[in-house]
Amino acid sequence: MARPPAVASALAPTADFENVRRSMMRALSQSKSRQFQWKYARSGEDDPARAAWNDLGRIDPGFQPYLSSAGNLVANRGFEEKILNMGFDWRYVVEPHAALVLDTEQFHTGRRSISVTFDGQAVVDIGLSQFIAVDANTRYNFSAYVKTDDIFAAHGPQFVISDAYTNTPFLLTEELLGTTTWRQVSGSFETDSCTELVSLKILRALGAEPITGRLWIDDVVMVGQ
Ligand SMILES: [Ca+2]
Repeated sequence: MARPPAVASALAPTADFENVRRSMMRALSQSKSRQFQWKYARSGEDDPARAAWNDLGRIDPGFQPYLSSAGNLVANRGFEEKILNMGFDWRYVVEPHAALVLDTEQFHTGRRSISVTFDGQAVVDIGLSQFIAVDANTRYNFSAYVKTDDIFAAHGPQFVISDAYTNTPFLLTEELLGTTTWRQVSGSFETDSCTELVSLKILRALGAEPITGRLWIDDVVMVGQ
């Protein structure tokens, strides 16, 4: 039985990708602040970050799954592509008590999902996130497919969508606990008059007690109404 590749080992940027990444980082470093960097991240070609991101799609058609569309704002929605850990793709940080792997044996569609295994310690943030550019005063639908295996905790992990600048939460989906086959969780939310960018994370309540078990995630979708 093949061992699922660790997320970190799935990183294999091409030379072209490296060139654009450097261009993107240079453009961002010339901006005055993080807020400035993301202020234009949603607006298209006038924005250095989004322009550099879209350039990746022009260089390599294989980058298309990382670009948002009207039908889905989430990049790499089904974890079929390498995790770039930057820009508008999934990002991750290593949380030693919530081991992330790309799983080629359990998936909802395609060939892979991402899974997290909790080892019994108190984990609040599993370390997986994505920035998503949005419009103000707009309603969005969110959904994802999940599978759980013996998740035992006082509070289960939830998808949390928040304003990326203020961390004001817009949506918390149901807590994921117990053992279930693949099923869809969903919710909707409305941005406020200043919202430009949201973050999607998988979190537990602050101060949550220890957690054990395993969670799989696939086919993450966010679309404006
Ligand atoms: Ca998939």
